[in-house]
Amino acid sequence: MNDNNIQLQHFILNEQKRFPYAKGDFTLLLSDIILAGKIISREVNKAGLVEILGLTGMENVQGEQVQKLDDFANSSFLNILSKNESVGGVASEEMAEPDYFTNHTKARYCVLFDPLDGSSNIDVNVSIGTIFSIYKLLKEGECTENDFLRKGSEQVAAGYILYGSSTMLVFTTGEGVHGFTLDASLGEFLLSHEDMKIPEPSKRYYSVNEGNFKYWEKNVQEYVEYLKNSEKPYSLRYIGSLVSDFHRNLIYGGIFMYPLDHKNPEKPKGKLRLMYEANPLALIAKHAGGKASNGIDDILEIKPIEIHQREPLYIGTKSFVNEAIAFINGGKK
Ligand code: P6P
Repeated sequence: MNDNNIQLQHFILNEQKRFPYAKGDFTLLLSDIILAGKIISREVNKAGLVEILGLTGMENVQGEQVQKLDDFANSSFLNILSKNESVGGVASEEMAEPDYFTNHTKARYCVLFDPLDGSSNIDVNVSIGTIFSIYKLLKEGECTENDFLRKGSEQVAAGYILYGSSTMLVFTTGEGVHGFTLDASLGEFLLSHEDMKIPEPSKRYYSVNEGNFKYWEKNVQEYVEYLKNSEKPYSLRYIGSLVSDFHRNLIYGGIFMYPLDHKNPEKPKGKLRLMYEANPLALIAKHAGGKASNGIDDILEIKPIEIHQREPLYIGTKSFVNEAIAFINGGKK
């Protein structure tokens, strides 16, 4: 724990020079995201006590059953960000189309988020998380779909809030990756992990759902077999909650992957969403010294075609990701 115990807003204001976008409105935007995180954290932590578990009976745009907490998390973000004049629009995993705040004529940002990723784990008390991604609007005061269809390298900030044994906010604005832990007694996020880096050498962890093995392409199957049979064996760690699996990667190192699979033979695809899962985590990985790829291209350089598009994801320790790319593309060991 960092002994400065700096509160988040002070950290950003003190470090103004390191946060090129941290004009007042950016700091306020981050504060609003944090407020939503605090509200969601409170509900997640008491989900086991009140009738908020279980399903709403509705489906989201992904065709997935929407858990009540998902719905609550999405509404929390919408309610807060729709009142922030610097936000021109938001896109969410839980919404088929973006919400445009056309009355925000001085808006400078748009926000994409997965309000509660891993929500299928809510009922079994496994850590879940919010993932967010912030872009500057192409034209101040105007937010259109083009503002959302941007390469991940254009993000001005990205982060996640992990609702685990403690609630942690991890984010980057391109100036390092910083972790803040919620002190519930103060209701404040305090700096606990300044300038986080994926350790090199990293723990030899690989993180993948091997239950999908038969649906993977041959090169991917051979790559995972290589990891399992390599001289210095890797250990498998898989929680099934992206933010938790990624956070372990950030702290210990390793590679997380969700390969392209042929479960739907007509439409082989990745499961994870580019714009509000892969891109924000890829920006964090990059600024923590790691890397993220879809197996061929750098995740951050993919030009999106649609907001909910999916991509295979290989993310974590740079040398491990580079090895995976080489292996999968024929450069076997
Ligand atoms: P599988 C959770 O539903 C999620 O979107 C991510 O949080 C997680 O990494 C992935 O799906 C797990 O998918 O197919 O292994 O259950």
